[in-house]
Amino acid sequence: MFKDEVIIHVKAGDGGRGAVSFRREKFIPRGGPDGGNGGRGGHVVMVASPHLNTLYHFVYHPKQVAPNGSPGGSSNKNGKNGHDLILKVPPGTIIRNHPHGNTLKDLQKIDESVVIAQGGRGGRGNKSYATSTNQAPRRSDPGQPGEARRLHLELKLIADVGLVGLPNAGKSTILASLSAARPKIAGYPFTTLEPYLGIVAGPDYQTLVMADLPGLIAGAHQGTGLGDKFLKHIERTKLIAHIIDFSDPLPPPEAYQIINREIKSYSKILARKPQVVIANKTDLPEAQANLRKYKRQLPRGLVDISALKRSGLQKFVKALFKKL
Ligand SMILES: Nc1nc2c(ncn2[C@@H]2O[C@H](COP(=O)(O)OP(=O)(O)OP(=O)(O)O)[C@@H](O)[C@H]2O)c(=O)[nH]1
Ligand SMILES: [Mg+2]
Repeated sequence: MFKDEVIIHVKAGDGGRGAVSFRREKFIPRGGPDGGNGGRGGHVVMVASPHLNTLYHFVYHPKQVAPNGSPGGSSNKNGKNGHDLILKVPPGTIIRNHPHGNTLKDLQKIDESVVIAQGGRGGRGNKSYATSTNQAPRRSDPGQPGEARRLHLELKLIADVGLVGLPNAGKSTILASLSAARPKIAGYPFTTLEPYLGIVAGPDYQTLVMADLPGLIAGAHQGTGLGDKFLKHIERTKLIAHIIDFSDPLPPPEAYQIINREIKSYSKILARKPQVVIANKTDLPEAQANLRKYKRQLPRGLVDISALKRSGLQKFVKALFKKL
């Protein structure tokens, strides 16, 4: 399951209470204060994990609480710090304060982390209040409360290339042929209901991350079909691979326009992203005919492939690395 927006509640641990205690031993009268300090509460830490690409795991665990620090003890024993609570999120997660909306952190790089709620400091024990004029203090402090926050997490996937096109164009077939990702492939529209990521190998041991997105149709920006809610996942890609089914009765230049109109209605920034345009399904005779008929009406550098027969894929991958 895929989820790219959640609201969660995090609470860091409270600090432990400081102790009030006096040393009591035979032959040592008035042994003096020996109450230790309380331990610090656990922080809540968020870290970008390379193994995740959804926020779905928070749906059933929207409340995340780090453990408290332990209280101080006698004989100068300080309380233990609470363990930090480590929350894994996919790279590309934007952490915002809810409901104010100010961004606290945008975790983009793998293993990047941030302390999102500070654990409370432990309280001082009476030992630490001893002075030359007050050698037997009975004062100790409670721990500070840990920080609590409501957070709005939003995922905008980090990929180099986003596959965009009408439903059934063959986007998932392309990702499956080029990477180890196994998105569902079928001959009906809207097979892909959520984004998939795959790693594509290129020349000289280079790799790129490719995102397969649900198909777009005319009116997607007004919510038709699955709408354009997945287009945010190409906001951070460097490149759009625009996939056209050349065997379709819909003339390829029209398919091309429909998608570009949707991209433009979504955002001007997306409209300016460089595209590599792909003619797919060229193993079929209809596609060959359309290629001859319409090639000139499409941008130069059109790459013709058959994702199913795996032909032209090297050329396609080369074109991607060249543009990147
Ligand atoms: N003949 C032929 N069929 C293809 C080719 N590429 C994909 N197909 C077929 O086209 C159909 C749709 O392929 P998908 O990869 O699921 O298409 P998609 O663009 O991911 O579709 P959505 O997820 O619905 O947007 C499947 O039946 C594929 O087998 C190709 O190069 N040649
Ligand atoms: Mg698909």
